[in-house]
Amino acid sequence: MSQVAKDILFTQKVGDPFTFDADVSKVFEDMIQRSVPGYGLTLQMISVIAGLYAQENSKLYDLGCSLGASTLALAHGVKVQGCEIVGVDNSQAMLERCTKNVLQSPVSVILQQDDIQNIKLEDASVVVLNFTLQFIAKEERLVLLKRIYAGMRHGGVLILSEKVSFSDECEQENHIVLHEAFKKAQGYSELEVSRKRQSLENVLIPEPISAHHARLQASGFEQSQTWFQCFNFVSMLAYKIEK
Ligand code: GEK
Repeated sequence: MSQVAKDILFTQKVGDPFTFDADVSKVFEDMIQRSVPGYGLTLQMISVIAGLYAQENSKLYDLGCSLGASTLALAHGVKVQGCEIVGVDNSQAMLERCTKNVLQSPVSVILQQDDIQNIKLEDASVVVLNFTLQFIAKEERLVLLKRIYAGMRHGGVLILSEKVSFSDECEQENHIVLHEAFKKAQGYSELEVSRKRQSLENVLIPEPISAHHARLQASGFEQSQTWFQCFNFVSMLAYKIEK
């Protein structure tokens, strides 16, 4: 990837709802690393999981691929022949940068600028939603997950990473305090943290872990489990089991 530019967007910005525009795309690599505890670990484990579950001559989908970090994680994990990775994002600014980044991929990558709700998935052995479902309207999540399940091969997996909420008020508040302390330890000021929180309101919509597992089951996934949690950031694995 190109040299990492520091995210200082919220030292100046006020008021606007968060969008994945050109300004965000320039600093995104730094932003996500300093904002999402465990992000690096999710990338490492996406490689490990792809190594286990990518099937020969199948497709791997990275939905909301941003700059291609999770796409490259998939590519580096694949151990079988004939795979193709499809990266999808609806932000043109993100995909322009992603196009350059995936040139290093050891596995063939096709990038598609589209809403992940519009795309047709087929023959997928591994699907990644690494912190993307949280940006889809709640009432549209089930339809999307059903389409993902329908486009997957038996024996395939979905990796679903999300910022989550907690139904217990104290637990919710404790996790917010911990997450904001993490961000301050990463060099963000109190003002940057609160401006970003405001701009993500009604844009990033977290749900409880139990709601995610219930929806995965309702979408057809026979099994799901949480494999990672750090504060209010979680990653789950959902299985479309062998017939
Ligand atoms: C990573 N997975 O580095 N259709 C297509 N793309 C979308 C949509 C949509 N409806 N909504 C949001 N996006 C990446 C990180 S970031 C996570 C994913 C974050 C895209 C959006 O443009 C952005 O690039 C990405 O989803 C979410 O592992 O910013 O917290």
